[in-house]
Amino acid sequence: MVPSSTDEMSFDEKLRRGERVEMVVDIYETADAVRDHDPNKEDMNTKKNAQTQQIGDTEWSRRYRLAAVCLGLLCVLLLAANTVLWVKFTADINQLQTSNHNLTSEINQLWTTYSNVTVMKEQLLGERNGLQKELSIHGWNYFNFSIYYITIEKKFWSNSRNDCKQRGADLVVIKSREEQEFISKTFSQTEAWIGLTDKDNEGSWKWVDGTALTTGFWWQGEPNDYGRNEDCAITGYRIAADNVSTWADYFCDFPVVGICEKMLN
Ligand SMILES: [Ca+2]
Ligand SMILES: [Ca+2]
Repeated sequence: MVPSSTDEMSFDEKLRRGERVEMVVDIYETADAVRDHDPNKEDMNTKKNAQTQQIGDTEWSRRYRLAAVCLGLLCVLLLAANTVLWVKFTADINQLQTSNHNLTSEINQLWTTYSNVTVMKEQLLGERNGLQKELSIHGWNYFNFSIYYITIEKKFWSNSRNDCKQRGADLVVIKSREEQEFISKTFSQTEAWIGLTDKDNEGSWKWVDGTALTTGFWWQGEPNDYGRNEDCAITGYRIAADNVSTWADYFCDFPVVGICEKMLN
């Protein structure tokens, strides 16, 4: 198909228009180049860039200062925490040293007291041994806050009791197995009056201090009130299997030595 003249003209016109468009573009580009090389505009752009950079620098500077301030505050807090911990540690150490000093003082005081008590104990033991020796010389024997004496002359029960009273004592009152063992060991198998009788009420044994008999060490078959006239008790009648002397009731008007007891408390 052959193009028409209108189409040919249009084609040429298009070419010319294209050229004009290119020229216009060149003109505008030239104008832009000229405008872009405007010293005033460049200066403004430079200032604008400088301002932008300055704004950026100011922002970074502010952030750096903020970080520095935070770091400084953190350092201050750490320093304060260390100071508080050091003060508390020092106070605890001082308190511990004070407590240790007080404890040491108390221990020393206790040792001093213990030493004094030990010295006093030794002195008392020495005095007790000296007193026992002195008592033994005069025929007395010590046991559990009492001293004991055995009379020499054999007498009736009531007369032996009077002998004891003249020595500031009375016939012995035996209230425990330990005391009976002491009597047995000290005075052996000697038959001797003790402070026990039923002469006021037959069968109702009472001690000279008025108390009733609770623990007896009678030999087997005793008391038997032989002849219905045995109302006074002796010790050292027989030796039992446990090597402790036993009791029996005797006729009160029978000559026997007596064991005296004087309580010290
Ligand atoms: Ca009797
Ligand atoms: Ca008898």
